[in-house]
Amino acid sequence: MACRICSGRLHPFADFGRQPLSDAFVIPGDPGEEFFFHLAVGLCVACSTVQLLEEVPRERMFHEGYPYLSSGSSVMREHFQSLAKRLLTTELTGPDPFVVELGCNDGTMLSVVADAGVRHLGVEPSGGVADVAAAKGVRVRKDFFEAGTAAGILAADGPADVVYAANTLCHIPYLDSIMEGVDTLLRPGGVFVFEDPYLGDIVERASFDQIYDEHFYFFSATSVSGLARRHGFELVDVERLPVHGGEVRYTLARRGARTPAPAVAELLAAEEAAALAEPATLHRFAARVADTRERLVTLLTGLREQGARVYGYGATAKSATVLNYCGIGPELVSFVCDTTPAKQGRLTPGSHIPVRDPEAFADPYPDYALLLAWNHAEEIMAKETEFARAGGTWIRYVPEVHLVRA
Ligand code: DWN
Ligand code: SAH
Ligand code: ZN
Repeated sequence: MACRICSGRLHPFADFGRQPLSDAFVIPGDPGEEFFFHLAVGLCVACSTVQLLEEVPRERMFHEGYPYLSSGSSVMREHFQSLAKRLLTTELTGPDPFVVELGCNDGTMLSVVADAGVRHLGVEPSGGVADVAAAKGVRVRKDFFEAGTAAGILAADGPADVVYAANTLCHIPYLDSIMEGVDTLLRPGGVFVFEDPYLGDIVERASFDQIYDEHFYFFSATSVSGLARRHGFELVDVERLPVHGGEVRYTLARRGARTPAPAVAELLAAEEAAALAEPATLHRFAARVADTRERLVTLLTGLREQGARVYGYGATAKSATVLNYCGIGPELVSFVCDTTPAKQGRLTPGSHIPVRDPEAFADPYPDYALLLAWNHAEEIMAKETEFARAGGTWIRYVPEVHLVRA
């Protein structure tokens, strides 16, 4: 097996077996067959990038019916609003600035830029969510971003001051084409800013459900600085973010164009000290994951034997991995509630647990709730205080299986 970036040797370290597409919610009674693939991860011993061993064709994941909406969390809405404001006051200050967002989804970030009257373009292949962005006044191109798309944008709109991507770069196996596209599109002094789940947090918290079809890469400062270098860029800033269970926002500029912030060398040194890109570290991670499965299945089976009622909270893409890897189905978790209209009335992929709207959660409250959207724990627990008051208990499995009572 060869690295998708540098063709180096891949060292496999965790295997989740046969898995469905994480966002392919099943229509009850639909005879159509579900698509499965082999979910396993490896470390490239040459460039230190952690990646999936099997690639799912992009059109199977990102299409008209892609259900995820960035605006589904108030914390994420605020997060993108403050990022947009920061870009507007720091990078987008020239005479006629232009920002391009890859994977703009429903326009949560770009609608702030549009409202400020600043030139922008979202590149978003998933047609349904792109339409939601367009309805907010965001200019969207329904397309996959790659080298060819970038050339077309440059010809039509001229160079960009900023190319931005949140939770999108890690979804794209073909990074050579992306970096070539960014190089084409970015003006000489421009920046490429992207944020994705951080390998350091995934390993530290054993948050193995960050691993699923859409998440192809698990970046670190070490791997991103190498990627930048190979394409004539330089990693000039890093910022740790609390969202989605721990992320890093990377800023890339053309080599020599900007002085790297001290945070870059600090994070590189911390990764080295933690032996983050060492097979032994990743094997320890895999052992913790197996332990979590064991404990979670034991807990849920015990609760079923006691006759306790257990619901799931948040039909996340991530939860496809935990539910299918642990073999959790409707006999252990009766349904999962979720605010996303396109997921409600469907079944979770592979595990076939019904998805219902959040009102069902309180009607009546269960004894236990499995917090599948654990990355939004603060927001959810703050809004579900009644559940705790009614005597309900949260089940969490990151960083390890534990119960949370109010
Ligand atoms: O990387 C990705 C991230 C950004 O979004 C994509 N590959 C797909 C998706 O991953 P996810 O589905 O694991 O993301 P979230 O943000 O953890 O999903 C939260 C889910 O929970 C959504 O379906 C909305 C739902 N939700 C809810 O029902 N009540 C969320 C909140 C905050 C709530 O209060
Ligand atoms: N940026 C949003 C959405 C993340 S979900 C947020 O952080 O909440 C990942 C998004 O990337 C999806 O909307 C998907 O359609 C989009 N995507 C996948 N491949 C892409 C590509 N090659 N170019 C642009 N967007 C892509
Ligand atoms: Zn490599």
